[in-house]
Amino acid sequence: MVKMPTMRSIVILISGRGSNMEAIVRAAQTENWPVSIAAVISNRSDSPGLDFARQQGIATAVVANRDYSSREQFDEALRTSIDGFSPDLVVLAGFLRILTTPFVDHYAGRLLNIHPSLLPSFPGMATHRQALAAGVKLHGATVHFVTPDLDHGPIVAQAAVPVLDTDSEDTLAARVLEQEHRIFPRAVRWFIEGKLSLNAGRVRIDASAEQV
Ligand code: NHR
Ligand code: GAR
Repeated sequence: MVKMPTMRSIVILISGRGSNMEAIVRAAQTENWPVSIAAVISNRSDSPGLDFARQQGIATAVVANRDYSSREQFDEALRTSIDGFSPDLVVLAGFLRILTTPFVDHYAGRLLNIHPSLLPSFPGMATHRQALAAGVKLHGATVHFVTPDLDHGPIVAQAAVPVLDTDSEDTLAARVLEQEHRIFPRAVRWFIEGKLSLNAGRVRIDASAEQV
């Protein structure tokens, strides 16, 4: 008898371009992950990433933060939208709204983010500008579980890139983005295959997980 892997489902949250979302969707297709991308949800109706998702036949939704008068109300609406798809995993892929503690706690251990720096350096926004201003020689990207403490959740995977004397924010961002597209799909795949979990605040990666 052939043992079929358990099908998992993912909801991906975006705010803009959606290239990390696209990298995950394409990796899931190419590598035949036992996964359904249940929905792509944006907090902005004009996110270019929504067009890609629609072209792929993926369900999309918009929960616009502008339509809500408080973060609590926005997060409640977002949570209702997400839970309508009953995902096993929720992925923040360039999602630009800080999430309230009740929201984060609801998805504890099944909420992943990609952040464009080597955390704990440069949390928050404009990470490439921060890296150039600090004069670091190495920069990069981090996949982490999301906790209420912004950009401080347990680290799952990182990749480093050199910072060159000639770099602008744009050239540095492009070099980091290449790495994001490599490590984020790997980490999501680990989770889908049951090889990645969070236990009492500690990241566990199965020894059989292929390296990033
Ligand atoms: N929420 C919590 N509670 N914890 C984290 O670790 C989170 C989070 C929400 C988003 C992604 C994060 C990143 O990768 C993320 C991690 C947005 C901001 C921000 O300042 C900061 C960090 C991240 C995402 N957002 C502004 C806000 O007021 C809005 C900025 C904008 O719209 O351009 O929400 O860096
Ligand atoms: C990515 O570089 C992501 O790491 C970053 O925004 C970009 C989104 O690109 N996230 C943040 O800066 C969060 N503060 P994408 O929409 O093409 O994936």
